[in-house]
Amino acid sequence: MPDYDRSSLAVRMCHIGFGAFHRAHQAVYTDQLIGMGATNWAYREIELMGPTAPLNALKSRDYLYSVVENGADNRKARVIGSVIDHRHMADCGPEAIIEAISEDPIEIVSITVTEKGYTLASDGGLDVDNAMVKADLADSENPKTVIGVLTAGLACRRKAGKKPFTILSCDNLPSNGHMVKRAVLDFAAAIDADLATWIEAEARFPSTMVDRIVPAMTPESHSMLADVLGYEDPAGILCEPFRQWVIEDDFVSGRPDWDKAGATFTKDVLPFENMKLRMLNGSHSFLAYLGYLAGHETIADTMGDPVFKKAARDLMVLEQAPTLEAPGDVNLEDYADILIARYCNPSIRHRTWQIAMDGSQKLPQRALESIAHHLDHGTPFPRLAMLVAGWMLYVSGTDLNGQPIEVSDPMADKLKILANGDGVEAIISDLMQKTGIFPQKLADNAALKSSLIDAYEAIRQQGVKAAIAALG
Ligand code: NAI
Ligand code: CS2
Repeated sequence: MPDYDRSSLAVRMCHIGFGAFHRAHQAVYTDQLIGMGATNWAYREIELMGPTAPLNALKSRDYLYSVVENGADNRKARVIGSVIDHRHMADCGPEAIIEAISEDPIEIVSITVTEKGYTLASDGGLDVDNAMVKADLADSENPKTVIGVLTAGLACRRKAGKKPFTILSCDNLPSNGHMVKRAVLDFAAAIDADLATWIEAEARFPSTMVDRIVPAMTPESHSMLADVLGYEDPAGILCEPFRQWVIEDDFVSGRPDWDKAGATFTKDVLPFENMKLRMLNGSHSFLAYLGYLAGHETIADTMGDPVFKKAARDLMVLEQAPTLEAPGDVNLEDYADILIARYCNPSIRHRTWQIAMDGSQKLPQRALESIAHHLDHGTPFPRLAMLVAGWMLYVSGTDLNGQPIEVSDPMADKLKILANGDGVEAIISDLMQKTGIFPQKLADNAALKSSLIDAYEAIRQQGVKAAIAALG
């Protein structure tokens, strides 16, 4: 049990997206801080989708759940006490959700809702063609989307003559604060121009870099958890020991001193975000698509093959690091070595299939921005090309042995049609030009197209491993 008195905790923060990551990251930092007596701010969890039973079951357990940190050769378990309330859209409807995030004591609404939860168009603004966004714009007092709910919450605060709450994005998007701000402002401008002006002037959307490898729980990891704890914990999480949180220090009115629990407050998060998104997430996607196609189930399994291990480090050091401005005193080669060690942790079973999800939302920040850098500088990028070609093969829905792949992506249907087009050249041109994933400058780039054709053909003709090994 937490070794602190939970009766003094107050709901001062709402968090949208009670997924695996939030449970093992922001909630853990906050729990540690409460344990130190450094805050009494606690979370009200908000779910806008999915089943209601898990959060209702958690309520019956007083919102307590465990996080087990599994190192390569050590293990630590902790019961987390920083969650004390929840609301689920399906239980209470939009009005109660809006009230829950906008009531007076709430200072921060944080979010981990996956990249697609931001409902962004390829130009970075709100995707007004998205059916759910359209529905929310037509009935903005009963929103269902994250952006609609946040905007309605801010509108309530303005109507009540109060200050806004801070919106704290904790998803893997570059400049995630700016992204959510732009989407909220687009939404507000479409329903009430004065509201947009007020939000722009008064609200704050700090960006963050978030890091901890937290795989989705499986029956296997639940039973491992039960072995460690001695009881079943349906909301429990198994994750790696490493964690990092770099936060832009720009809040409307106060925040917990998360730095006392190991987070970093800074003025400029972007160098940290870019480093993490390109070195970690970029190499993760490389290992996910190519590892999956090579028949590997997890990242650790894929790293067990020296060809993949070397290629992942080479991708980081030779093709991602040169595109980055290293933050502070970080040495990017050391950073790469730490990532390689984290990926090799045998007690973390992070499925390649999980990381391969939602590639349409991930490729730009993980690979395409770096490719643009190399094209501008005339430098080679064979591993980034291999990553993108691996994705192109993966989204076809059939692996190299003719077995079906269950592709999970909001654009899966369209990607499948294009990736099964007539001939390699058509497939690659169409995926570059007809998906909106590639910025126009890249979509029209002949050198990129030819690198992708080479990588795609190499994988198909030689097999994934030989094609990667041939890169040296
Ligand atoms: P998860 O699948 O366990 O949880 C996803 C959460 O997002 C759920 O609460 C779900 O209801 C909500 N959600 C999904 N789509 C939504 C939508 N359209 N509207 C509203 N809510 C939506 O995933 P997990 O592991 O919690 O990861 C979530 C995000 O956290 C990732 O996409 C990433 O951006 C970030 N993250 C995850 C890490 C990890 O290792 N799991 C590490 C670093 C960041
Ligand atoms: C992964 C990330 O699922 C994915 O796309 O690359 O969730 C990764 O595990 C985290 O960003 C690590 O912090």
